[in-house]
Parts: sequence; structure tokens; C-alpha cells
Amino acid sequence: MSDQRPNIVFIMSDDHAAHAIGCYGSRINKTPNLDRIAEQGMRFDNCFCTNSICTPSRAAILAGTYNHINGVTTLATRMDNGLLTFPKLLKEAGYQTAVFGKWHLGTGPDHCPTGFDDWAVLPGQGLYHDPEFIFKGPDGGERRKVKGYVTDLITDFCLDWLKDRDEDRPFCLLYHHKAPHREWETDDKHADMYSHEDIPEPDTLYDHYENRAQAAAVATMQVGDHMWEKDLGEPIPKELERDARRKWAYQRYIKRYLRVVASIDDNVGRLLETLDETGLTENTIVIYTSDQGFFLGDHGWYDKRFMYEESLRMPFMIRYPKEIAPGTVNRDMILNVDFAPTFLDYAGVEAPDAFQGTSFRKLLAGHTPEGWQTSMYYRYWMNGSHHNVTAHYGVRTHDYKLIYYYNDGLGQEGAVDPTMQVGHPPQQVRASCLDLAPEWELFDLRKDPAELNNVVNDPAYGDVVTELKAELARLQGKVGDKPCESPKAREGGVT
Ligand SMILES: [Ca+2]
Repeated sequence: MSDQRPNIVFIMSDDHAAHAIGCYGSRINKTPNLDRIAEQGMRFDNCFCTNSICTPSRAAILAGTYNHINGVTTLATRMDNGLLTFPKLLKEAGYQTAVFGKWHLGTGPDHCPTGFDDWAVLPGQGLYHDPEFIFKGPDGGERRKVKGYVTDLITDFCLDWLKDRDEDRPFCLLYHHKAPHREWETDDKHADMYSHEDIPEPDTLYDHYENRAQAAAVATMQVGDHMWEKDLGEPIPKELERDARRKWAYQRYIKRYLRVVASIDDNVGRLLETLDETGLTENTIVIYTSDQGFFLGDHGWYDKRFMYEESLRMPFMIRYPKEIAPGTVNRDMILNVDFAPTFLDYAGVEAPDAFQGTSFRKLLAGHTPEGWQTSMYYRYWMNGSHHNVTAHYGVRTHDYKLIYYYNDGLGQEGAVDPTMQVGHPPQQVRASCLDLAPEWELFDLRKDPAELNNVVNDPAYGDVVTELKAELARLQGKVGDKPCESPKAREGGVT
């Protein structure tokens, strides 16, 4: 009898926010193929990343650990490919494994993909048109340029691999899109999409960051003001007032973003059709997620990094006809570190003790185990680098979010510290963040889901602040992280 363990197709895009997916109630686009996964399976409304940035989130997903454990805290820290990851464990257990597309965990013999029977990945972010790929080979692989559009090419690689696989053994395929990462270059097919319509603006597009910590105001990720010409494909009119410029730039930005998303949707459709045609649908787990969320003009921003909702939330839809009821929605909290133990659980492989996440297979079967997590720990380390977002950590429960901006790079590679001002490449030092004193933010998510009003100093929330600080300390202890003890943090009252 052939091996009955389920196959896994893990689809992950880059910077695709849940609010640009139809099944999450998008007001700005349609994604019929992605929606199919939710219609035939389960949608998670509270899936969160533990550090909202590409490389660290990918390491957390593969290794099932927080970034202070796996060492991948910033974009500059590459993943040691000797780390234990779920694909390695699946391969050892007899699965055929492959990854195609975005890797972004480093290149060369020490950082290229390991634990895969086959792979082809983009160097760094990669290009949208005629990209170079690194193909599996000795000494970290072999680079070769391939003609075509990146989203189509990554799908072609996956479909070819599926065709050539050994049909008697289960497989785990990591189908990882580069899109819709900046700078959002469309293919010809979608180039005219939305050209004769306006896309609805988010409610917080004209946010000017009052009633918040200074961190929001100093971030340089505003739509329009902090973009390059190549982000929008045309020069940004300097003569417009700030809000008018934001309005102008939003339409150009969001249309470019959504055109790139439309190509993902088409290509995921191709893959789902192939699974249907080859009789694989019934015994294959299909997941769609993104390495983090993204600001789609929310708070006037693009990019991610902050612990705010649009950036923290990951889309997560999953289909597995044998165990997951169709059209179901789950509001329990799951985290990116929980993915690896869940995949291993389905494959009948025990998760190693070193993995910090927890399998949510029971949630998928419709049962929430007693004591399931109702709070989560977040930490962004890359102080003051791209977009001048300062380092912070915090805790989110179903009702509240407490954030502590400690504003210090703490010597992390790729982060900016006060000591780096002298002799450091000037483009990486945007000194405005370096003078900020540590600050706290508390949001009441029930009353203020858009996170516009920091109530940390409101006496009515005194008990909530005390409880959440205790919960933050408990979670830090549980995952083996420590409170920040830099001089700046001590100034802010953390001991
Ligand atoms: Ca990303």
C-alpha cells in the first residue's frame, strides 16, 4: 500500500496583507483563487508574526523558533543553514521536499537552502522581470538568469517539480512568491488593471500621528513623501501639499501593488487546478500565507515593521479536505512559530523540544484545546535602519496591545545604534530616531481597532497596564528573551 501521509503545499508570498485578499473582506481587490482555499478550508483571523520583516519571519517559520533563539533578528542577519528546520525533518521522514522562489535567508554554502531535494531561489529580493535564480548545486548553487515574469516562473518550477516527483512518496513543496514586494512591477497581462477607476482609500490614510509615541511620527514610510520614483513609475509632484501628495501617490502605489497580487492569484489558480487534475487535492494540505502583513496606505504608510495590526497580521488560509471543514473561520491566535510544529504533526513527525511553537492541528479539526494561547509576544530589532522604525517589543491579547519602544539597536547587525553615527554610511543613519527616549503605547483594540489613541497614561487603564506588563514579562520569560537593559531603556522605567 502506498504512503498515505498528506502532501503539503506551503504557499507564501512576500508582504501580502490580509486586507488585500477577498476572503478577508478586501474592499480594494478580488482574489478568487486564493479565496478558494478558504472556501474549501479554514481562514484564520488572528494569525500573527513575531517580528514583522522578511528574513526574521522566514527563519521563525522554518526553524519554529523566535528570532533571539535562531539569531535572525534583522534583514542583515542571515540564517545558518545548519539550523534544524521542518523541511529537514520531513525529508528525514521520507518526504520529498523542494523550495522555489523567494528565500532571502542568505546565499552561499552556509546560507543556501538545505533539507531540500531540489531548489531554485532568488538571490536576495530578486527581480520581477527576467530574474536571476540560484539553482541547487555545489558551493551554494549555480546562478542563471531566466527569461519571464517572476511569479509565472516560480509557479512553472513548482509544476515541473510536481510532474517529475516520485508518486509513491508524500511531498512538501514550499512555493514562495517574491510578489508583492516593493517595487511592485507588473507583468503585461495586468498592466492596465484599475487604470480607469479609483481604489477606495483606507480610513487612516491621512493619519498625522497625534496621540501616539514619537516612533510613528519619525518613521519614514509615508506613501508619497518617503517613496522613490521607481516605486510609482513616475516622478512624485513636489508642489502638492502633504495630504494631496499622499492622495496622489496612494492611487499609484495601490494599483501597482494590486496588479502584482492579481498575478499571484492567477498563478495560485494554476497550481490548484493542477492538484485537481492530478487527483492530489484530497490528500494535500494547501496553505496560503505571507511572511508578514503590510500597510496599504493605512496610517499613511506602506511597508511593515511596526507591531500595529496591518503589519502584525498574516493572512492564513488552509485546506485539507480530510480534516478541515470547508468554509470555516477561526479566531484563535496562531503565530508564525506554530507553523513548523503543525506541519510536522500532520506528517506524523514529532517536533523537537527546541521548537518553540505549538501545533494547531486541533484547531483545524474544529476544537480549541483548553489553555490555548490568548496572548502573543512580538519583537522588532532593526532599530532605525530602513524607514527609521525604532526597536520595540510588546504583547497583544484579544482586547489590548501594549508596545514598548526601547529605541536602541543593542549592537544587532543591521540595526542603528547611537555609537554608529561616526563613520557609518550616512544613508543608514537617520539620526532622528537616536534621540528618542523610550516610550510605551497601549491600545484598546475593542474601542480603537485602528490604533489611533494611545491610552497608556489614562488612569482608567492603570490596572490593564499593570496586568499587561506582567504578561509581557511572563511571555519574555517563557520564550527565553530578556527585557532590554540598555541605558535608554532604564531611562524609560524598565528594570
Ligand atoms: Ca516580507
